[in-house]
Amino acid sequence: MKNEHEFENLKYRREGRVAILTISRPKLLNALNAMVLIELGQAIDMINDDSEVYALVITGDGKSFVAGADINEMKNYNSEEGRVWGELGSSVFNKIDKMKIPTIAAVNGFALGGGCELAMACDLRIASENAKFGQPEVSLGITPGYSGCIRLPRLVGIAKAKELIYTGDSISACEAAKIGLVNKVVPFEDLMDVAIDMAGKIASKAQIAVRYSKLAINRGIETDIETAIAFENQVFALCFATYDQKEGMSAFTEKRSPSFKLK
Ligand code: CO8
Repeated sequence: MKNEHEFENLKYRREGRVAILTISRPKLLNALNAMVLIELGQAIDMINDDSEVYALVITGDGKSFVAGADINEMKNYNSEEGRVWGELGSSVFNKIDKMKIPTIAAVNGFALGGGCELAMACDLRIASENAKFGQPEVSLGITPGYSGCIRLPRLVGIAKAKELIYTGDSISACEAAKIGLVNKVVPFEDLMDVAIDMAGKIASKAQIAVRYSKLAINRGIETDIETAIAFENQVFALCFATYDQKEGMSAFTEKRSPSFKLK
């Protein structure tokens, strides 16, 4: 396992309970080649193992979030190589989707193809005003390959997802916010402060409750409503076995701020 300073294409830092991971291949607008994806998977494993981290912000270095998968690397692939490469990206993005801690994509510029798919693998998306979103794969002769066909319709609805994927059009951050792809749009210079503040706010809450909420939402969206409600009821009940529930409710009745302990 690499430590936080050994990545070639990523920068890693911590601000309190918040981890900040920056994809850093700025000359190629942070395009994802196999090395970036492998390092991203290693970084996620590292963060998953760090019990001090309560939330993760992912961003890009320079004027781009991620301008997609690396077209030079994949242009001569045969079908089997395409399958392996698609699986690599999808498995890393799935690992992000399944992190127990909440994740925020701070989208600072182009989020195209694999970049849009990376942003969608995060729980929340905050975009700077200059950001652009799109799935331009059909212009290159391929389908989205890192779960764009799966996550985009879940976020924006089937009709809008089909429009974006069939036309390959890019949309502005404001339009992305209108269709529900983005939570919030902010000036470029404020992006990281807003994302880190939101992550910090989440990190200040009762973490078992935050993590159970994430599980209940993610499971609930994938299953029938009866099963989903039963699952929510289970995690709700489990909260009453935690210190943080007693502390949160005692603090309310005693009119003081809670001091949560992740237990
Ligand atoms: N791959 C490789 N290189 C890239 C990529 C990319 N996706 N995007 C940008 N670059 C490179 C450019 O080639 C250029 O390199 P150089 O300086 O050596 O010529 C450098 O980055 C800077 O880019 P531009 O000069 O083009 O910058 P502009 O500001 O003029 O344009 C754009 C920015 C609009 C983002 C433009 O670069 C662009 O259209 N990039 C490609 C966007 C794209 O099509 N992305 C989707 C790729 S496919 C994908 O992501 C599929 C994911 C699933 C794959 C599954 C595999 C099996």
